[in-house]
Amino acid sequence: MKRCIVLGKPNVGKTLLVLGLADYMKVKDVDITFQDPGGARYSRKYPVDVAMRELVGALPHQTKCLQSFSLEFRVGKGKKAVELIDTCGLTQQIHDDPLTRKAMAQTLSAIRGAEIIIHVIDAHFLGSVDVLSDPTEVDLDMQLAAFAGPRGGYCIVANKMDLPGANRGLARIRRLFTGYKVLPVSAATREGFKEVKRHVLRNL
Ligand SMILES: Nc1nc2c(ncn2[C@@H]2O[C@H](COP(=O)(O)OP(=O)(O)OP(=O)(O)O)[C@@H](O)[C@H]2O)c(=O)[nH]1
Ligand SMILES: [Mg+2]
Repeated sequence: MKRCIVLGKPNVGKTLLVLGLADYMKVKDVDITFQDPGGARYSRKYPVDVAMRELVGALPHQTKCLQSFSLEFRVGKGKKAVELIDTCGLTQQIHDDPLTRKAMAQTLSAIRGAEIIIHVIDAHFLGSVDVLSDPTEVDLDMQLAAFAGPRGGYCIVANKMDLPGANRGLARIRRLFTGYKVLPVSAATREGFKEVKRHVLRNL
């Protein structure tokens, strides 16, 4: 089964994107495998709305390990499944908590095994900060694009397009990440999900 990894900074909407995609594709339950950076693995089946309530959160580092589930796509007359992998958010600074550091290392190692890479950037946030006077705000995303972009199956999702200032953020993303595929999305309203689905399907 091909793997699609979803990565980016903390709190950009990675978990809501993967679960929202399952909901958009009319999946009722998701069987999520949690892969602890320490090596433990366990699974839990959730109705999608319960998974959203429990796994999406406003505080950074809500997701602390690889969380994956499979999603089926109709291809011609048949079906193909993809493993969607949600990850621990990445930060520029070395994090205080050793478990979070391990989880970030786990995110980075998982990039290699993925055929499809969705890099999520918060367009609302990027529209509200002065990137020119503080370029560190985009340093990590630039490094991620340079590392993951050439691998193929890569795209940037400019998320939170439903929020004020996101259009300015999207324009900045397009300017800073010239040459990469950028999809404007709202994981909250499902705007742009058709294009995200198409991106996954194209690379299956
Ligand atoms: N308005 C709006 N809020 C969003 C959107 N996507 C995510 N959020 C909110 O942003 C917060 C973070 O969402 P998550 O999906 O948990 O973000 P994450 O990237 O998985 O965060 P970590 O796991 O902590 O790295 C939550 O409060 C979400 O409800 C969006 O498109 N629009
Ligand atoms: Mg998360």
